[in-house]
Amino acid sequence: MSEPKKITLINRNNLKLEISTLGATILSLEVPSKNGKHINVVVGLSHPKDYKSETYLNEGLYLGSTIGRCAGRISKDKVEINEEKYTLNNVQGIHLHGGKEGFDKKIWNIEKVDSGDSSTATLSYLSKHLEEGYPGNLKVSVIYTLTEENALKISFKATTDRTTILNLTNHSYFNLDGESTVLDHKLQLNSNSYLHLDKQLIPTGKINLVEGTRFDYNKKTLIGKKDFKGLDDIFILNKNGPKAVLVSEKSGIQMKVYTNQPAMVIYTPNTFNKLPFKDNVNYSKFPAICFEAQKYPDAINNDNFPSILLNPEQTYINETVFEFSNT
Ligand code: FUC
Repeated sequence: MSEPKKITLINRNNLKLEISTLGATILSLEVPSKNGKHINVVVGLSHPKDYKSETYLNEGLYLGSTIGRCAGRISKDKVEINEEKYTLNNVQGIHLHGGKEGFDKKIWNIEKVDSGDSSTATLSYLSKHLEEGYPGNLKVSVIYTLTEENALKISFKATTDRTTILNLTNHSYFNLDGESTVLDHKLQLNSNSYLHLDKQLIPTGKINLVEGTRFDYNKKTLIGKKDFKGLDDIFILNKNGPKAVLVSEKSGIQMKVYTNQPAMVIYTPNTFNKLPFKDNVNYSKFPAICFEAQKYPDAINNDNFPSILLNPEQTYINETVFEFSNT
């Protein structure tokens, strides 16, 4: 495998993004804070090559990476697409985050980098027919854009030559202080319902209302509220407005998340094991939070979930915006 390359984008307000060609991964995202300091708001490792180390890969964190072809868990080892059965790469019947060597482990091609006013980078990858068991040659690209409004826009596009299934996302872990914990951050989710999960975190098909449960984040809520157990859950997003808001009073940074995707996995890992984190920062309990905008996981096995099929005549478009401001 060729060595990963790093791309850097900066906008006029000094919002700075670093991406690696390995997994089209976000390595860092520096945001100007109210006291003039720049804070790296995503968890990343010191060097692009650190993402290939066994110690890191054993953790299964997918820090900042592109997840595909299908994010999340698929519950059966075989899926039926257009009346044909395909065996997806799986561990004890569960396919996770695109399989053994998902898009996070592939070297992406650099198509275009424009560090002028638009600050854009386009990366592409060709996923061959039956890679990880999925049908169809899939051409996929991701466009990272830093806008003048201090937003990072991530756009995925894909086409296939045979009907396949697709559910892409970016797996960045956010901490608006750039260190320590997100327990003192506030979170708001524009969601009235969530997917019920079994013990293996597979959706059962049941859709539950958040009202009156620990999943109700419609009002801005302290993440470290009493009895917070951590989240690894799938929220169904309401149609209008920002889908999620995250605020740190400490740094004064606020992030709003917009997306055209119908669901969002919110994931707050308990702790991180020792890894070579960028700038040697230290993280404590509940170090970060992921906002994985996507379609409903395991949709291929649940008829009541919106379809994740992609047909040859269609173009898949998935757009998510992370917008930053100071409070
Ligand atoms: C999220 C979670 C998973 C997994 C992974 C690293 O997508 O849903 O449980 O731990 O990230």
